[in-house]
Amino acid sequence: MLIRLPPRHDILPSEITPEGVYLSRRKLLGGALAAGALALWPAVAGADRAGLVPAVADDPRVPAWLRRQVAARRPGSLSAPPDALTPFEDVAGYNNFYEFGTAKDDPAEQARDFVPHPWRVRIDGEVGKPLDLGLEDLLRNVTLEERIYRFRCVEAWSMVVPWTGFPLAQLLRRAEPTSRAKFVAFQTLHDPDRMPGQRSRWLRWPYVEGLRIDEAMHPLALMSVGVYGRTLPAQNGAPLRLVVPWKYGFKSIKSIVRISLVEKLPRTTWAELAPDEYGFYANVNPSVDHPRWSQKRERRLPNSLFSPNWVDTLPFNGYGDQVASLYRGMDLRRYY
Ligand SMILES: Nc1nc2c(c(=O)[nH]1)N[C@H]1C(S)=C(S)[C@@H](COP(=O)(O)O)O[C@H]1N2
Ligand SMILES: [Mo]
Repeated sequence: MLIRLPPRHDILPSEITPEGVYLSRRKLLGGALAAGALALWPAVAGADRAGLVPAVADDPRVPAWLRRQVAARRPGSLSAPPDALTPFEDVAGYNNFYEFGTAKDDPAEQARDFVPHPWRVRIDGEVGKPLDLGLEDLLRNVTLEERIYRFRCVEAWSMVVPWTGFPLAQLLRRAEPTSRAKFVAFQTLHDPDRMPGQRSRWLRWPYVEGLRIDEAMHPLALMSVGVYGRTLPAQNGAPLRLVVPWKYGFKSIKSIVRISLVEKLPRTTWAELAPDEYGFYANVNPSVDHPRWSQKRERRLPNSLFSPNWVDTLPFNGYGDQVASLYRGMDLRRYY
């Protein structure tokens, strides 16, 4: 369930304790609802608070202007879930990023020396104004905000992450999409010297993903450059990655170097590799099981010491009131 926060609040959600988050939001709820929320989200009362605000300093290899811009983020005005935040250590320590290995703790280890600066991003295809931007130009005059999103992997684990970023729509508009732009195709850096996972051929590199143009223009679709008020750790897709909170995590492509506006449905890495298991749309849907496991529930990180913290998966990951209308007339039980 999503709770709409008042549009103005003067401290950043990631700077207060989950208990504080819970209590401030609880005032917005009726008593019965609040009691239900407490039962649903046992992590709120859990013992993992100490790790929430990272003690680690931001990475000194990242340019100072970027660190300052990310740190100066403002609270987002969109709704946030009532869920407890997933500690930074899990967000930056339990990853899928096959360019840096296949085990969950590989990326943190293997991306340690990956310094994504300088960085350029091309925006091309069906646009009136193709762009080739250095990261500094890309972020010039961009107001960064903090958005707390649920993040649900197709593998049935999930997190709650305070991202820092800006709406993807803002960036796309700068390139002036033409009326023929029906889809947006994204591409990750291809550099096997710096991304050791790309030396094995089991995936077709570079990793590619895509959205329909109206999905890409939706205000929830975020370009992220930070988590927890610091610049993105390399393992989370530095310096720039997509976050689409109502879709399975594999849609949220990392370390983007190219964005192409195109007329036809673009090729996407997972749908190409295993079309029976992963679709192009990949909207979070508890009533459509993955061929090999149920999608009804998800294991919410952090892992509890004694038992996994299983919670119910919500249609569109809980963002249905904002995005369901994009899919009117589509059969959501089908695997697209
Ligand atoms: N380039 C690239 N992007 C990627 C992936 C990847 O392997 N390569 N994995 C995806 C998957 S399956 C998930 S669940 C998320 C994980 O993001 P996180 O590690 O920041 O939680 O990144 C997605 N983006
Ligand atoms: Mo995933």
